[in-house]
Amino acid sequence: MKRQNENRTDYDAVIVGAGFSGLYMLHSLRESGYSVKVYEAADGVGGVWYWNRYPGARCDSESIYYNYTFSKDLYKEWSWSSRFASQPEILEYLNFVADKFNLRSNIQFGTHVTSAQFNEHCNSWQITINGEETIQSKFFITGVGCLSTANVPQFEGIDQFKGDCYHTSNWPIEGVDFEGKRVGVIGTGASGIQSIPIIAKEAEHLTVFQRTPQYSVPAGNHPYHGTFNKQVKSSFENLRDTMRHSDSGTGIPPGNRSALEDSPEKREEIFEQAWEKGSLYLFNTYNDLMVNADANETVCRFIRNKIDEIVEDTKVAEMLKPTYYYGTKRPVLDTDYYETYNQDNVSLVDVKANPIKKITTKGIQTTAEEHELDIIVFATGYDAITGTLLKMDITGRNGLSLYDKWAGGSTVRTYLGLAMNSFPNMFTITGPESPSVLTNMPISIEQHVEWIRDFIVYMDEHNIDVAEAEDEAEKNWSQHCREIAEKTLFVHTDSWYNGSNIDGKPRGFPLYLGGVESYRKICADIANNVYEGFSLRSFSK
Ligand code: NA7
Repeated sequence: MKRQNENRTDYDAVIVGAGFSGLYMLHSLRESGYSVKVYEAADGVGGVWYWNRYPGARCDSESIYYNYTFSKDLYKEWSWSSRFASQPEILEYLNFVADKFNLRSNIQFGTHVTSAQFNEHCNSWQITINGEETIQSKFFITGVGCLSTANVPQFEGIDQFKGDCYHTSNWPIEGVDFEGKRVGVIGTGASGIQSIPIIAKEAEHLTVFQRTPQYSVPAGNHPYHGTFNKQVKSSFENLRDTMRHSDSGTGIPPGNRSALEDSPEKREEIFEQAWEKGSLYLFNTYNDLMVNADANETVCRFIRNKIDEIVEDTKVAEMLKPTYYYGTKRPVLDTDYYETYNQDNVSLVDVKANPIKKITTKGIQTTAEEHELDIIVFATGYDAITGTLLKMDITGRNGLSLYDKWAGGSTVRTYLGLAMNSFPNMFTITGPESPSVLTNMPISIEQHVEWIRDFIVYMDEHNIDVAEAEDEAEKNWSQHCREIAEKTLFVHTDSWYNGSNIDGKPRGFPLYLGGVESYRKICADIANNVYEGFSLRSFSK
């Protein structure tokens, strides 16, 4: 039987964030009898889905996969309206979850965790909120997401612009009216590619400032009908088990042979079918696309040919053709992205050839010319994976800050992406060096949450006060992650995966590429082996 708050802390666990991670962590721990508090900066639940309200914001995992699977009731009660849910619908879903499990009573909204410090005398965390109030908790758990700190490039003159500026990651709730406006969008990642076709429909003129062209594939979005929803719900257990034991966390089957085994004609046919199916089917056609440059080039050529077919102006088509290895930046799904460049009111500017020099009062000045604008949209992405954790003032044992431990990001090291040496009783849901963004997030989140909950229950049942990842275990895990990554093409491309999208950010590859199933097995084996790699300490008797 668990000991309820024997440490006389305010809570057994404090969780940061009320997105997919924080909500399920709260529910799991509370169901196990713990006292829990969630602090959330926004005024509502949702995490990244609370803030990402830009036009066209949509999930790139299929709806039937992108939800919780811990509750059959929940799965049966909720019905998605289309194959790729829009941001408002996902936000509605997370509100539905919060209501169904009565989660709001344990969440304090509008609250920033400004620092967290491990207190070695009482073996608990001291967590300061909004810079003023300090709370004590035995466990400190972050559910801050991997994409939650905006990257706002510090262009000279950024404050001088007389028009309006927006960042896709922090969009005004009331929306933005583009009607009759000259709009500039900087960035062609998923956020740019989703919003550009919608903005182009409204704006008088849209200028896209592109640094790196992206491979984008039609999502193939369509409404879900009642019969489909019924079928999916009736195969809930199958679907859940498939997702949980797959590499990607989805039900999309991975390729089972090399792209180079097929004749060019056969390959073309396979690629064409996958293109028609949409979603991530193209990415999953062959099993060596991410490890063999020649295999990868076959799919790159296929997409470049599609760009040629779709985009009427040959010069623009050339500018839109990427050269990096397909899939080594996060694959993007779109609705009419390349088609948008056939509109008369849309122009494309190559800011790799002619970089943005500054923002002027009237618009954007590249090294070639000035573009006059009424609105600038920054679709410039995030300081991903480590950014939000590094920004929080977290201090572990012996006064070691997380920032110093990771040397500002150049030596990111964790154990399983879940815990860190010198930071006892702290857990990071989908933290660096876990599968996280390379998988279907809700499935990876559930695996982390359930593993953390089981560990906490185990500690309780065995009178363990402190659990801390061992230095050696952490070193080995980091090395394992690096070794896997180095066998792939991922490490050869500049991307937010490796931090090269942010000026001055040290480059690394803080992700586990071994897939959901093998990661789940590793974590389970560690737990079965009495939490191997953790030092477990008792002080109470
Ligand atoms: P991304 O994918 O990081 O895209 C950001 C885009 O902004 C990308 O095209 C960048 O070019 C561009 N960028 C960033 N900084 C600059 C500067 N200084 N000048 C010009 N262009 C710049 O972020 P998103 O928000 O689109 O998507 C993030 C994830 O959210 C996405 O993968 C989904 O998982 C959901 P670059 O490629 O770095 O040259």
